[in-house]
Amino acid sequence: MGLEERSLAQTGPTPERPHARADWKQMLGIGIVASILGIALGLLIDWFPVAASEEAKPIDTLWDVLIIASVPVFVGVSVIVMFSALKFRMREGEEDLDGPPIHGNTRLEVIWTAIPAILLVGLCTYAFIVLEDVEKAQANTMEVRVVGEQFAWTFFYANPNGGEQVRATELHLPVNRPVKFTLQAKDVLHDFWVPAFRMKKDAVPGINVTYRVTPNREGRYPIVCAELCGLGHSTMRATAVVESEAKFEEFLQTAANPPTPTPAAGGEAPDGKQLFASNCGSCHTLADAGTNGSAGPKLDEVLGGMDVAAIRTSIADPGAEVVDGFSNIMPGDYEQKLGAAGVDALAEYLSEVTKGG
Ligand code: HEC
Ligand SMILES: [Cu+2]
Repeated sequence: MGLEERSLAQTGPTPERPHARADWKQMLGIGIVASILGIALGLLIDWFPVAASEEAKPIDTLWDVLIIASVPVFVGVSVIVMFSALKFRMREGEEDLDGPPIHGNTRLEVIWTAIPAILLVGLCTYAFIVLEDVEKAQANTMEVRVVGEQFAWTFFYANPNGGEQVRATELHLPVNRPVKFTLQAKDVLHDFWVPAFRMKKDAVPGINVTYRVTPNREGRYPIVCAELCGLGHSTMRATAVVESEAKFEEFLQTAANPPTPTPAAGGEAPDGKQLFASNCGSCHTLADAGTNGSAGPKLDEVLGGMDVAAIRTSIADPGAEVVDGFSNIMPGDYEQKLGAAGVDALAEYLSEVTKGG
């Protein structure tokens, strides 16, 4: 830009600040080194839990590609901002000086529009292909219905002997067999997520939402509700058990023919302490069972002296009378889940062990 042009833009010739120009090659060098370090760090960090499904591999690769593509963008912007602030800052005595007046730079603008556009279209296409790939229907798919409610998951399987669906509170899956989940919600939004499988989707009341995975590694993996669904949201967890085909068949048969837990059937009475530890301890503190949940009242304190019948009502119908200072988040279906005998055993157990308080 010539001197004449410059004096057009201003009233008088303004001398240029001595520090208004900097070596862009130096900036580029810093940017490249910082990008390489950033990418190396991004790839080294172990972001995810162990991968237990076929779908995990392409998804984890997608993640790595996104790191490689986005770290240089972040680093580039940060380096230019910091470099400029450092190099072009005003020094003592430069208060009245100015940089070169520039109108614009068409070539630069074309470049900085084109590069992000190409990057975005490329990454979106790639992500779309991965999504299509992991959602593909496969032969020999098993169907599992997943029902979320405040604050528990229940799983339903086709009954191997015909008849009513088999119900379970632990998700069992045979290894290497594709499974299609149908998600349902009884009350509010929930979100069915097994981090080890990498897939997650919302369960929405009134809608059947589906997704597919093929578990490929035996083991036990946490199931998490990933949609804030109420006060007990953090307790809405379950376990996914990936096991051999034979073990899975065994599980399904047992679940299809549960041993009736009533003393009338000749079996032993259910163990209240055990029932409490596995169903209630996540929300209630009870010294005798060694639990320390805090979403519900501390039962040692509130139950001392209460009779069995009243406790039984609190368990079977928790919404009937809600304890002061707590909201009504306790599940209302324990009678169905544990059987009348299970609730009896719990009430007797609780009345007994809180007598001292
Ligand atoms: C999701 C958390 C949660 C779970 C799981 C849960 N509760 Fe509760 N429970 C609560 C809350 C909150 C209250 C207080 C509000 C109310 O009374 O409904 C409560 C109240 C109670 C009360 C009444 C206390 C009183 O002072 O009247 C009893 C008894 C009780 N629970 C027993 C159980 C038993 C037994 C189980 C397991 C079968 C269980 N709870 C599972 C959250 C839970
Ligand atoms: Cu939930």
